Amino acid sequence: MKILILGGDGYIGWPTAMKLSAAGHDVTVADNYMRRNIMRDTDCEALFAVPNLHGRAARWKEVSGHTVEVRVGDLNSWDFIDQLFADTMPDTIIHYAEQPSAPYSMLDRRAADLTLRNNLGVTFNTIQAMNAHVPDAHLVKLGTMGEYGTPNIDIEEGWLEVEHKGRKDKFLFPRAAGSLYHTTKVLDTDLLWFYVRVWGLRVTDLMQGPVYGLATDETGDDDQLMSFLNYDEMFGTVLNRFMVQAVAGYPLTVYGKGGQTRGYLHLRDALQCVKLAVENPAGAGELRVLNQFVETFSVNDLAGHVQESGARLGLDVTIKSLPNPRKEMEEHYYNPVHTGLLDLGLKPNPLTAEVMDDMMGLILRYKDQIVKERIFRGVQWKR
Ligand code: USQ
Repeated sequence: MKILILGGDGYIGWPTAMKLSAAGHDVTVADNYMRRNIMRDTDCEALFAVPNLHGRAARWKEVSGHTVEVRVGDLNSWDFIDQLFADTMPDTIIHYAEQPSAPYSMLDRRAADLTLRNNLGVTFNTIQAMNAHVPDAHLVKLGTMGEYGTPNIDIEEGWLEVEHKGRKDKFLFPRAAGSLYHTTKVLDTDLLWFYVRVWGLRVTDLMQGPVYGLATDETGDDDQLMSFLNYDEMFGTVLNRFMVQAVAGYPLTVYGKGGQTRGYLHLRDALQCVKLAVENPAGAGELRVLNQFVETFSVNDLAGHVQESGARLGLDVTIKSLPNPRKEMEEHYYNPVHTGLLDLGLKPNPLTAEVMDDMMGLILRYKDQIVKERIFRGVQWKR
């Protein structure tokens, strides 16, 4: 397939490019380095530096023989995206090109404005570019489990059958996002659902939980092929943060009671899921929603895993509960369905002791590069 990855420089974007090109697909990545720019501007640089997209593609070609085409530009600009689609005419578009940080979206008015305009604008431009050039292509859009929030009923896979006054219908499962970032993903879904209904677009919405880990089949041990390992409050997801904190001797930053439960997955499994969605496309006029995670954990569970791994590796890991800077439920029911990707063939890699110790081992190599000041700044959700 000809595959266009929007946001191909990101934590999941670049590993996806390698995975799909290794599988024989013809891959182009597009990115405007927004994440790198925000990382630099907010002093949230990753644990180690990685090459830019041209350097990544050159390195990948050298070790694998596969080519990834690189296009640098802003997908929020119609001229750029229009030309990109005209040049590549993709069969599949993977859309990761969003500001992905919940805390950043809550930082101040400017950050909120950037998040809203970028995320909605790129989704809208992508829909318009598909319509103009490749109306039958399949769009695989990265959504988030956080769109659903934490309702007191089971979370279904995208849709809910409702019986009301003796009549039945199917609706998108109610959304109740917990940050402006998560809310932009809800708005994306509504925009996509509208154009699926009126134009018959072919769309898969992947409702992904927080991802952890760094090494994939394609990276091997080569840190020049690896993704960003963020441990800062903006871009670091919680398990990656906790592992770096453990290595740095910094008490694990559990927010509030630590009962916040989410669906987690390793980066390897995120790639498996995206590949399965790409190679088994949604039908025309279908908005297929897949809940993308492998296991649920509370924040306390994750802190426990890191503490145990630390003990095995000779680290003294302590935990410190901090007043929660976010507005979220700290004890709640959480039982989301996640059978769609398993039915497509997902082979989950659970968070075993071996997986934990491997990830901690990788981080230990960069112990001296950890900047403790980056770990916590307490971006508040409250006004
Ligand atoms: N948390 C802590 N301590 C920390 C950091 C986080 O207790 O130092 C807690 C948070 O309060 C939250 C949970 O851990 O309850 C997960 O936080 P996170 O920062 O790992 O995840 P989140 O902000 O929700 O966002 C991440 C990605 C985002 C993706 C989302 C999936 O950054 O792009 O969409 O995970 S989900 O959480 O399912 O919405």
